[in-house]
Amino acid sequence: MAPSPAPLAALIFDVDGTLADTERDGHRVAFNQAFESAGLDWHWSVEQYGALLAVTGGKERIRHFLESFHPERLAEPDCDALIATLHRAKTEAYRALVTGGGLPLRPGVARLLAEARAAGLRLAIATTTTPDNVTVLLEHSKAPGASGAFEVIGAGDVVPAKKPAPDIYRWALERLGLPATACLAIEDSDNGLRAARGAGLATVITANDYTRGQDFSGAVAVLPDLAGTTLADLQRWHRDAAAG
Ligand code: XBP
Ligand code: MG
Repeated sequence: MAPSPAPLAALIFDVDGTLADTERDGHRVAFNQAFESAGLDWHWSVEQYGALLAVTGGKERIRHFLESFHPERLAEPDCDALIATLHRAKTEAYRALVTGGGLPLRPGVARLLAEARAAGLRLAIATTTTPDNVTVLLEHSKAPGASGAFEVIGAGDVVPAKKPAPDIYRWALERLGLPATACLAIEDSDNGLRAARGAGLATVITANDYTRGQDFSGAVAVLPDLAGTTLADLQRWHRDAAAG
């Protein structure tokens, strides 16, 4: 008789595009403000940014943009310093945007966080963005309890390789002290799905305007958002995945 699968013990959430729709009107606008403040005539349109999102990590995304559109800048001795300076300015601009207007959590997220905590599930984050960006987003999300909800926050440069590498999910699992089989990941993108699956996690996708239509093969569910999703749904998907 096969042992019954481990019950769902923790949810591991991605941030950008999953907890909140932060990319188009948050990160993208902050990048453009940083470029303008530096006197650069670079401007990432909604469409161009969607293509640039193929590369995770803001510093890595700027470098990818230079490789594609301004390769001559890469040869300059101060290129690394320029990228670092631009990303610091972008992060400050993002903080100002979020604290100024706040980016709301996506539909259903606040409710599910509360349901999960009431049921005794543990909550973690595995994201490519910086820890500060996570803190400021949660603090200004207008969702009661969101700020202190996450026991483990795996973010940004704490790991050498960003999504789609599995590093950040493995980092979160290690600090939770849980096996992947006891957890469920919630993501928005193909890069995030590959990262979570690479760490052995069953994964639910909540697509958005930038990620709809990507290859979500291997996800246990692909949803438009979490508005109609209950904790019981997440527990069922986790059970079904464990049963194989
Ligand atoms: C999304 C990312 C991040 C953000 C920008 O992270 O790839 O790089 O686009 O934030 P995730 P930074 O979906 O894993 O939450 O500029 O701080 O990287
Ligand atoms: Mg994401």
